[in-house]
Amino acid sequence: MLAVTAVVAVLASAPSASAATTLGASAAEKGRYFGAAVAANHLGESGYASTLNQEFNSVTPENEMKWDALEPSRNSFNYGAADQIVSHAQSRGMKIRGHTLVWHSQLPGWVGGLGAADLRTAMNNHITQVAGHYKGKIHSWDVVNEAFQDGSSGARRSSPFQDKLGDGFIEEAFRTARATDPAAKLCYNDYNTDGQNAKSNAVYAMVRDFKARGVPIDCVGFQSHFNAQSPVPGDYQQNLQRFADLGVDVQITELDIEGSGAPQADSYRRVTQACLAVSRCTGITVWGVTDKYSWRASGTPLLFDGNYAKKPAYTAVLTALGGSSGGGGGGGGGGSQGCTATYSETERWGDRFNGKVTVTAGSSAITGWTVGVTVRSPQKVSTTWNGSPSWDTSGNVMTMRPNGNGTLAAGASTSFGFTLMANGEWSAPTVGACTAS
Ligand code: 9MR
Repeated sequence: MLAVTAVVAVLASAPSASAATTLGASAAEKGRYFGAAVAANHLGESGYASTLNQEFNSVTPENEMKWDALEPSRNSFNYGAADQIVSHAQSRGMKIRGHTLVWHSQLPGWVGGLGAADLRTAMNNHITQVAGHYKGKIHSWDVVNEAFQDGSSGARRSSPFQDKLGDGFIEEAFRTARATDPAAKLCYNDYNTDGQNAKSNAVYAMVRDFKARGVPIDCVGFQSHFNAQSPVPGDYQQNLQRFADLGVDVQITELDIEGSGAPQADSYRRVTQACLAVSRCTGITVWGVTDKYSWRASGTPLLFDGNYAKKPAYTAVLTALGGSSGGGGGGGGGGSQGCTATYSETERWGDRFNGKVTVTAGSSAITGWTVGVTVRSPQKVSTTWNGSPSWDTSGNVMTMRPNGNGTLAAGASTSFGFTLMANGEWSAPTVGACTAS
């Protein structure tokens, strides 16, 4: 039987050691997810969508689930852009982090104008409506975001909720969220809480109190926005661990690290290793797919550059997750029988496009090869050439073998092609690892 990995990179090397070749698949092998913040208005860009679809298995709407986006005027809800992200993710089996129900920022003006009783009603209504709309679809909700001050006070941040409802607004929000969507993990999420400091100590004390009193909290999100002024703290892992020891999951929710090259890659490696070292660290989300759309694009803080090329930071994360970007041919020792499969789109028309997969033998000759191509429903393959296809029952997974003699000398290449009817879905198919024989 042929193994077609669920999520694989465009360039995948075969050999016997079957290291995963994408962030999502390698994190999954470690029992974790690897996500990205996404913006609905970029989903139509093919490089953006194909990078997201190939590499990530979780999404966080970057702005589309914030209060100003969802309920700009009282009790009038706009779910369009957020729903677009949710359906994109759901149709590909990605998890969805909901961000965020109660936050002082991106809060429409009408909320701040309410008196205390009315504000409490509005807050609970917002949670009930939004968490209700997405009930059963959200892996984790950031129920309350950034409720503590920076600096040494450990105090709560001033906001309409804090100022009018007092400290109790946080637990009230969690209780309302639990009652609305009992299956979602409920998180408190903040920044500058990544190492031990006055702010993280204050959050820690709140979580400990919630656990002691049975307030429903399941997870703490560590945003992890780093740069030269705010580097990865030396006690990052210990800090994650002390929260985990309170009986909550920890998640890295908005990771980005300004910089480039090896220093940036080293910081990303440390963060990834820290998560893997904490058993209750259930996943990592980076705050965007590509540097060019980052909220701080000039700091080039992400894993893919503006052309969707993988940066050294990408390789560092993938390697730390136990994955391999392959490509070297061979591997596995001894006979070094391998091949690689590389996808490219060669032509596009109004309703369809052509894909080409180049199969290249590794450092030894091979006598045959097999490559799985998974198309994205509702795409349909209308024709193929230079190969002999077979199909699984879903009709989405095509297994291609040589058409006749499959012999390739060491380092030699051949290719096969196909036409895909897009049916509205223009992202690249997933090309699995090449298996040599
Ligand atoms: O990345 C988001 C950016 O597009 C928005 O303009 C900004 C507005 O406040 O929010 C950014 O995301 C923030 C997140 O929601 C909460 N933590 C800090 C993030 C970066 O500012």
